[in-house]
Amino acid sequence: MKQSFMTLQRHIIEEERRHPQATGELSSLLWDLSLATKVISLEVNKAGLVDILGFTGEENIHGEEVKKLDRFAHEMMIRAMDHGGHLCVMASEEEDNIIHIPKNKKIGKYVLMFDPLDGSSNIDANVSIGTIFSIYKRVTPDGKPGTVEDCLQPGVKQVAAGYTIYGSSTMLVYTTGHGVHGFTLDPAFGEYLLSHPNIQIPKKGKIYSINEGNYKYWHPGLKKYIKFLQKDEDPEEKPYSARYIGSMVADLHRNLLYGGIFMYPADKRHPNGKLRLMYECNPMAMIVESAGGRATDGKNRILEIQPESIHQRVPIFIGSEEDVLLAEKFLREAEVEAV
Ligand code: P6P
Repeated sequence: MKQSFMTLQRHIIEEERRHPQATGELSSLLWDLSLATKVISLEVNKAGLVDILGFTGEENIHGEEVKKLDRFAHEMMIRAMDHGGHLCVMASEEEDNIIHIPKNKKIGKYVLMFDPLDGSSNIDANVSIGTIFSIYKRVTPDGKPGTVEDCLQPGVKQVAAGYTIYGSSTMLVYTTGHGVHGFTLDPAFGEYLLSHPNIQIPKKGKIYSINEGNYKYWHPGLKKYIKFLQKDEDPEEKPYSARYIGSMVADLHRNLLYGGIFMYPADKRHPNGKLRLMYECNPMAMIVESAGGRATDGKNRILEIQPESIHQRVPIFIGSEEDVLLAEKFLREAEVEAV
């Protein structure tokens, strides 16, 4: 049955109508954001054709080589978002400090944090990559420039979160806390059309996503959990499938639709995991929880972690509720055994 011809713009407005007190600011913020992702999509999709690949020779604060497309996406997000009058401050994976709104522009009541191009190490291999965004209401007085305090709020305070995945097609997935909705970009006329209304993640999946190259650094409970999924002890049982792209947006998007668990745990080399709380784990946790899934650091709910710094890392176990709960159980039992 053909779905109604619902554009992202109409959907955002209809979502806004669910909140009588809404002023429309969040709607136009989301709309501006969608425009930025369309431009990024254009560049990502032609990256192989123009000399935009390769390293800029600069490094970001994490010591990672910054590819031109990362920089482009970062700058495009700022250019698209810094003058709409909806934001008081921004933060980006590509910028050490918070990003202020230009002095001559209206200061708004929202905070935007984003990873402009997650999975960027895959750019040259034409693997799906994505933009992740997280939106809060400011906590400091209106009218003045936003501060780090406005940024360092726990994930439960997010008013909206989402991602765009630049893959075989460009999709934007977002939530304002009332369901998770996916839109596919029709390049013919540059509109995001509703293609995945009210996404629900299966309660249990058959896919696990983790970098098994780190096996020797893992927590003993995690080693046992992965062996359990591989049905090492039960020759009759069908094992889970291992699927790992190495691009969080791509791995999580697949598991959101098909079910399964994505893990980037703490290990001997990454005491706090690798992924960033504010602009990777929190937005993805809001999406997955709104779709009926679960997201923890192996014990505590991601969305309840009180942030201490904008770029802090956290371990993450995220996806189908039953799978995440079982992983936590293996970790907990190993802790007990270790005592
Ligand atoms: P590893 C990409 O660089 C990224 O930040 C995430 O998108 C991805 O899930 C993770 O790192 C992959 O890390 O150590 O497995 O290569």
